[in-house]
Amino acid sequence: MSKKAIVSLLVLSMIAVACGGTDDAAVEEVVEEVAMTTLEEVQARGFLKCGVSTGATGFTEVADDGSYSGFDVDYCYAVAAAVFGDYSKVEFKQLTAAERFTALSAGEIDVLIRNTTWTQSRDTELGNDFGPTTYYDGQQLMGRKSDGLSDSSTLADVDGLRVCTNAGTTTEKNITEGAGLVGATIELVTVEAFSEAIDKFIAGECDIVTTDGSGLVGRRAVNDALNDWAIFPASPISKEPLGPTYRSNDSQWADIVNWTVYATIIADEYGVTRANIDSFDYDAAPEMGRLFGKNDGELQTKMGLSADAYYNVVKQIGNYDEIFSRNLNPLGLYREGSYNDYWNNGGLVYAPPAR
Ligand SMILES: N[C@@H](CCC(=O)N[C@@H](CS)C(=O)NCC(=O)O)C(=O)O
Repeated sequence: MSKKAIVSLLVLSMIAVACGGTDDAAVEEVVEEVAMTTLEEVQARGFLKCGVSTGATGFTEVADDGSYSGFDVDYCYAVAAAVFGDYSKVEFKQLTAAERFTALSAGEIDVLIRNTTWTQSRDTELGNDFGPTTYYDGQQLMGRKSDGLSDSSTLADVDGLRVCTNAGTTTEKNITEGAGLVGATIELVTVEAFSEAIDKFIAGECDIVTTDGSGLVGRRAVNDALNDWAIFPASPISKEPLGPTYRSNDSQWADIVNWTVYATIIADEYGVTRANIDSFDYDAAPEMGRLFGKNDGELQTKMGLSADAYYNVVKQIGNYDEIFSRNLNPLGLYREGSYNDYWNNGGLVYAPPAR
């Protein structure tokens, strides 16, 4: 919850004395509590608190020196760059899937950017709102080729197998429902952090691990197991639109986070990158100029940010394609031919106009 700012108001109240008709002026001090907006709270604190995962290859990684990197981490940095003009003004809080929504509603974080799927129940019952999808994913399963599984295996092939995943996820619900629908009986083992599920899989305590496809591809890549671990079915068993999540009914903050994502997408539409951002011809592209505070008609100050807030995002973190390629291409995840390609190239990545 937002912290409260104590605001003292001096109220001059004229108290009429009933019989004497004498006017007695009394000064009353009324102490009112006015909630700070999320933006004010973040600005007053001096840094953003961003909820990320406990470890998801390519999305949230922590190096030995304690530094953070990844696709989700970069969007945390991007929001900090928008608010402060300095991407480094962010404190990361690692959260398991089961912890994440409680942490958000308790105000332990300002925004959650953690492989989080936008669902109806999370949107309604759990008091969240969702920003633009930054990664269109879908749930898949991973098993060993030495166990007879292959990239063309189906959900029915997991009949009788032990399936591991982490608790508090769409994953556990989808696999339970999906296996039931195809008549497969599974032994579902849920753990707190997904890394434990991978450890059990490696130790042979699970036959299958399941989560978002990107998570499986990432784990397979870092375990150098491309030749042994099969990911299936080819067509995922669910839709997992992943993106930033914030508390419900927080419109200004929602706008700030949403337009941070849109700015990275629009910059890429215009071919504005970290490298050419200062040599780009903004007069020839007024929309880009408005969004970066270079031309007349900028709207960032109306959102409580500086006019160059989104210039700072792209200058410091890059456009959508730079963020995607830098973090996910090394794992073998590419945009081309996927839902993460542009809308005008057959994908779903799209931003509303900046005007
Ligand atoms: N997208 C799903 C699954 C999220 C999830 O927990 N994914 C795993 C695999 S990528 C993860 O982030 N693990 C890291 C952790 O357990 O902290 C959801 O929102 O429920």
